[in-house]
Amino acid sequence: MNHAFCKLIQMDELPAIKIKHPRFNAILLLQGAQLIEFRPQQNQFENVLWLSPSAQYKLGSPIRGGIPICWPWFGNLDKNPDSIQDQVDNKTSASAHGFARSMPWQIKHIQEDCHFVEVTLSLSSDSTTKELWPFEFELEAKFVLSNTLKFALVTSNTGSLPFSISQALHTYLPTQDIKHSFIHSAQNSTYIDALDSWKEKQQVGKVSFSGETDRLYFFEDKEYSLRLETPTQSLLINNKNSQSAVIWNPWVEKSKRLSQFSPLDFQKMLCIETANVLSDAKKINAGEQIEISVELAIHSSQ
Ligand code: TA6
Repeated sequence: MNHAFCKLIQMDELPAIKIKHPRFNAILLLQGAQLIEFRPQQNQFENVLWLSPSAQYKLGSPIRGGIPICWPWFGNLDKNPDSIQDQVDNKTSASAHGFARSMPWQIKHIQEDCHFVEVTLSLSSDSTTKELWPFEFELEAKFVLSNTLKFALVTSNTGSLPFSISQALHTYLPTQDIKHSFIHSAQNSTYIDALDSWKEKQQVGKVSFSGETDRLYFFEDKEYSLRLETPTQSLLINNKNSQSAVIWNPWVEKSKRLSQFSPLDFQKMLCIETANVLSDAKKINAGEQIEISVELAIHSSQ
């Protein structure tokens, strides 16, 4: 790899692109096009993303942290609309959050200059993916890294049949203390509570955390921003072509059932996931493409 700021490294079983740029450092795994570290100078080169201290880098196994890509379905298949469930022949072996995050992606394009680095990885349908999901597609994960992190996932339907997807950019974020962390700008939104029989509820005020939290929020606009306030930082999460977001913290009991996760990790992380889920799932006709994107920008840090 002959680039000024990017080099190919190996993390246990997984190849990755390590980027050392004057404005930031980053690590992007080729498996799942999973960004696991983004360390901007503005954040004293600390990771803006949460990455499990017990992360394992094994072929075919998702890594706990960074921004896993949930595609071509979010969550458990049986919690998706029928239009998505009916596309999968072997439902019982369908992995949670789809298969894109466990597959080897290819480097499609790298562009770098003194202001930013742009990396595009791609995943195209083949005999392996068609066993899991019988459609022709090309996925592109486009990262534009500078003082901010911009990440767009583009789905192209390269076949002759329409297909439907649900998806999420499953962003893990750090906090000094989950009990003093709040998410603003979701007030008055409707959400589905996955921990209370998937009942529909209304968000009153800012989102706070005092127990396991697993909620699917819905917004009127296709562009919306959320602000995460932690004891040491304020982070803007700007979303496009998404009218839903998943907010998750496993708390004590679920933490015991999670891989690559220690019992007290829940105190130092949360997920804010830019999504197209449930009523915001997407149908893509032959020859068409859709894009979902997120930008993370530090608003202020103490
Ligand atoms: O996004 C929230 C969620 O669906 C939780 O229910 C939990 O399962 C989490 O994703 C992590 O899923 P994973 O398969 O990565 O362990």
